[in-house]
Amino acid sequence: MSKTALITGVTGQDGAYLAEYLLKKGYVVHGIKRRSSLFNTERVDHLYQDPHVDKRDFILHYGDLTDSMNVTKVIQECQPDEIYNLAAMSHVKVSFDTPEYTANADGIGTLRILEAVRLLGLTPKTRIYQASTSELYGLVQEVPQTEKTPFYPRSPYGVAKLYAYWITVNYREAYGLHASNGILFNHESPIRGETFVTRKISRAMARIALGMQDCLYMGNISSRRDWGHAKDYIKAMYLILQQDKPDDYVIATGVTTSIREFIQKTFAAAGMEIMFSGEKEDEIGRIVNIDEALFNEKIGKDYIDAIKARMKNNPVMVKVDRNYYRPTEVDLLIGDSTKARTKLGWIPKYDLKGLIEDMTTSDIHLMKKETHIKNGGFRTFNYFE
Ligand code: NAP
Ligand code: G4F
Repeated sequence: MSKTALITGVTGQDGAYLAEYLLKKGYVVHGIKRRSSLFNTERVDHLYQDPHVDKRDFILHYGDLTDSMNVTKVIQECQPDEIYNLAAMSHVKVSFDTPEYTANADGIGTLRILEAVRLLGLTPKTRIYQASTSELYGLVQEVPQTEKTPFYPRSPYGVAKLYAYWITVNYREAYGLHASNGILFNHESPIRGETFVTRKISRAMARIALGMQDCLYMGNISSRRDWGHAKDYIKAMYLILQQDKPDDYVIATGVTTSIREFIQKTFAAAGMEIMFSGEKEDEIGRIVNIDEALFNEKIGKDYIDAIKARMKNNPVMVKVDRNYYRPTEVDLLIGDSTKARTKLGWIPKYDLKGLIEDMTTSDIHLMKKETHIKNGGFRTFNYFE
């Protein structure tokens, strides 16, 4: 008998990788997608199955975590063995603009799932994974952060996720639900949302190298993050739900890097050396050297003369725009995942170099496609969020 999983947030980065992973393991996968005025399933379109075929193992339901009746109905319909609650308004900066919605979807949304499982009598059957986050540590009280480090969230997103974390623990202790938190540190990939910092940088590097964008505007580039690859992190989610006992786990690489260094490493992956000077809002990043062989290999010979001219005439490629600053910042994240590594046997395959290689290769390919479309006389768009 194949197991049944329900993934909320299946159209997001982690949801898409997890759905693919579970399908390969023979699961029947149900996912909740939101109604949108445009198609919003690009990340899972390769998994799509025509609803008219007899036997499907990937089934999408319309839904929203802010709608209790919908959440309960979907869970009742699919009677899942495992629920992965990945749905969330996941952008920290945007949570300052939409704090009430964020609390509703990210905080109370988790309660809706736990309560539905309980009221439907599914407690003995259904295991629940809650997508908790290193944003809980916020103003960090300890370095590195472990499962025992006290929380101090610094955004409406972090505070909403704090409620979700504790309500998951509470339902486990009060009602015996198999409910676990994965406290995941930042994880990225070629399908990361375009407005998160790593993807914004990876896309901008490809666009600047191909002459499609002039400058990369950034917020606070001094903060530090512990970045892993989403493909490794969804495996940890799966492992957490395979344990006999529910528990909470930190998932992290144990390496921390500043945004500034991430920019330098990303441009260096295509042969461009960036040097920073100035302070705070006056800080700039200039291109100071080009590894021609690497640039030609990654970007192409057709673009080398333009980038050399750029280095001579207009070398500033990175500037700071205070509009990207957050009212309160999380300055440093670095996780200690010893518990996950020993108890779950979780070992990530990607390091930061591998992650950057994967992301830049994909974005260079994507932007070259855009260039061809533009050269063919069609319109392409600029998104600078
Ligand atoms: P993501 O790419 O932003 O995906 C979020 C998903 O949630 C999308 O499918 C989105 O749907 C859906 N969603 C948003 N609001 C919803 C609502 N009210 N009802 C139903 N679905 C809703 O995020 P991700 O990077 O895959 O992260 C997955 C989860 O892990 C999130 O809960 C996030 O907060 C958490 N997390 C992420 C990281 C990380 O570094 N990636 C680290 C720690 C924790 P649309 O596609 O329609 O927008
Ligand atoms: O990529 P970010 O937007 O990710 P952030 O805020 O760390 O949140 C992500 O990771 C969390 C796990 O710790 C998740 F829970 C959450 O859902 C999300 O996936 O920003 C990273 C850092 C911040 O310090 C930000 O201030 O980059 C800094 N930054 C500087 N310039 C920028 C920019 N961030 C964005 N998005 N855009 C900028 O231009």
